[in-house]
Amino acid sequence: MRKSIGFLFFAILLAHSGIAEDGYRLWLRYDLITDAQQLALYRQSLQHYIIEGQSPTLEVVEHELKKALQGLLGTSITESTDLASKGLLILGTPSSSTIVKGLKLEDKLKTIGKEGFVITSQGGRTVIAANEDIGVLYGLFHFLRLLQSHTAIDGLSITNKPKLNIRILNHWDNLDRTVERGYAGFSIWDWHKLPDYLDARYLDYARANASIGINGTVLTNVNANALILRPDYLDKVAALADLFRPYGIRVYLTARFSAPINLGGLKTADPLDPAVKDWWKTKIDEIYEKIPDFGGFLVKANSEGQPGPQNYNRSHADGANMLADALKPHDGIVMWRAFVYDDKEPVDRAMQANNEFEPLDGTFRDNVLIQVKNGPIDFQPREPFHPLFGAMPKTPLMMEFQITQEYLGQATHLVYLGPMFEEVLKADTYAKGKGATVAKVIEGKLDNHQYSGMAGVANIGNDRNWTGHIFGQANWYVYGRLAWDTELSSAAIAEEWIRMTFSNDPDVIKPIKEMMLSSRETLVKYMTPLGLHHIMGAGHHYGPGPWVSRMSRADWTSVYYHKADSLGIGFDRTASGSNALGQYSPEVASFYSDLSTCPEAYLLWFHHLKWTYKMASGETLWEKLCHSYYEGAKEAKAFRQTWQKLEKAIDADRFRQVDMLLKIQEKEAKWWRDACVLYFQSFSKMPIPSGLEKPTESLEYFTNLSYPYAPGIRPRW
Ligand code: GCW
Repeated sequence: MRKSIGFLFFAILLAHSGIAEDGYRLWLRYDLITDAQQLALYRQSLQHYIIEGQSPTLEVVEHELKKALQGLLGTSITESTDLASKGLLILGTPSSSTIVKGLKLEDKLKTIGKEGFVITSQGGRTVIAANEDIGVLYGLFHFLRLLQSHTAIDGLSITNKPKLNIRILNHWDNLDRTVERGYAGFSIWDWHKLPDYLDARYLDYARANASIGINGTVLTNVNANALILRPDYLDKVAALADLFRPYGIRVYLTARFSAPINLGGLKTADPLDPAVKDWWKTKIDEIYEKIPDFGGFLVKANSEGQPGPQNYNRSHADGANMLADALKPHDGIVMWRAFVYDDKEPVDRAMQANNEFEPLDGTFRDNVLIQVKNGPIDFQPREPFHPLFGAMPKTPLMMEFQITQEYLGQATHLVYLGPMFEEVLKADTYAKGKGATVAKVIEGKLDNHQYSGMAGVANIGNDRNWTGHIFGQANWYVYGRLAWDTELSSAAIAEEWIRMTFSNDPDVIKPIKEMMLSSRETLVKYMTPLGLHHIMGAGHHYGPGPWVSRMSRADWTSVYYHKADSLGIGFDRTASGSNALGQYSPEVASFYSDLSTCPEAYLLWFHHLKWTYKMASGETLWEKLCHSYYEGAKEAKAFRQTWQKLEKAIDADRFRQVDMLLKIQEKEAKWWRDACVLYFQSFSKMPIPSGLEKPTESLEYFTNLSYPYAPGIRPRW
């Protein structure tokens, strides 16, 4: 006890001494490079810089370059006009810099579009060039990543451009500063003090996003509040848009479909009503008066009670197209969410989005993207890819990933999401034969769409470390890096992040990387093994709740999904059940419906099997289920042991933060294990396999736990 108080005092002292390592600096720490040899080489190569031309973005480039090199090299790189200068770094575009123009990089530049960059280094001269200033900024951050990772910078020849043109964060932030499914404090948007008070954090937010290529942000919750469209709020939004513009970040808002009623006083929000069309057109023109490069709207309509066109017997296309027509003259887009389901429908919830949207393929305007969650239910620890990917060839579909860990341990569990994102992106839809991966669908390559995109539901709040858990930063980071390049490996990205955030020491990188790369499977094992899903606590989704059976709608319960009974467990989505598999390509459907090919990780997502079903290992399904839960809890416990071995290598403040959270994760993994094993045992009536410690609490104890104030719950308005 005394030790922990001493530590706390030390941490507070550090915080006040201004050298607090509280995680605020994210991956942009720029601490002095510790490898003396590497440092000497970098200092030699980076003594002078030339940036010709003037623009807000080039000012950002110059500021970031000087800040980074002052920190990393401990020397200040000086501006030069002399091409013969030693250790010269040249940054610019052919239109802003005669020097860059003179370098004759056209053959490379013509391949990289507006946001790409070229980096070359030869004989002590390095060039970071692009077609537009923002490409120079993206190139600089890429270059700085090399320095932060102690990578050699001589002989570089890099040509790089993003695979998606919309790379965006979705903030489920409310105007009262609560964050729906947010676990990192309150919203960073201080609406009450905007537009005149500009928190320094806004610029650090822009820097962090630009450093990973994110070029858009939706500031408000998809359970939208029309008030954001009121003129005084639009002035607040414009102030943020002005700050973000030099960093290449466009601002978008969520549009509450009933805003013509809530804000405009109209009697209807029918998208075909002329007065409604007119209201939106006027509103949108007003927005562009204040924010000339406003990105457009994200819309959640006729989903979970949100208003939408179906309230007026109109289709999703009628609603989306009305908004798209008003945005089109301004080069704005509509991102219309396909997260729709309704318990009045007897059909399997996993099938309802395809049933509603497939018939609309080809009926949306070309500036409408349909935003589709990675899986057909709801951001579960593991889901098969959403069957809409590959099923709407005439419509640009964009990915919606959840960075905030609503169903993956919220902000107290270390779970690196990169492997999950990668698993989805690499999944083969067989939409046009083999190789039609989800990544290719969202890149628009299969069907030549102009727009392509990815959205990530942000895990950002006003906690000092931005994401509640230091390792939550890695999920923001990996999301951005995969949105820039869907083919990157989540393992390589994890190593990048570790080097920039913690250390370039191989003895530190290795254990942290192994822990990160295994963490998602570990969580799946202690929460929802073998394809189980949606068995969390009701409402707040905190902790286990496989027993949840009484909710306002069946598809919000847990029993709807696991369907455990005395014979077995699982959801039959084959032809003999809901036939959700029928919505996938035949190759995919047969792969999952055939028990000899269906991966055990998806077994209970697609099949209802007897407790005595023989697994590949020879165990019964019941034994495998128990072993999975116990392995997961054991692995979570081992995370803390791994971390504690690193105490000498990590600064005390961040070490303590993570150590305390790993202690919570260890306890909560055991909680999930014991509650779920005891609950499912009440059906199987089979013994917990020998050698496994028995739960110390009863099932009744677990079912009586309640957490009315668990964080992130949606506001009751
Ligand atoms: O996962 C569910 C969340 C809701 C969220 C909804 C959605 C914003 O529990 O909080 O609402 O998804 O994606 O719209």
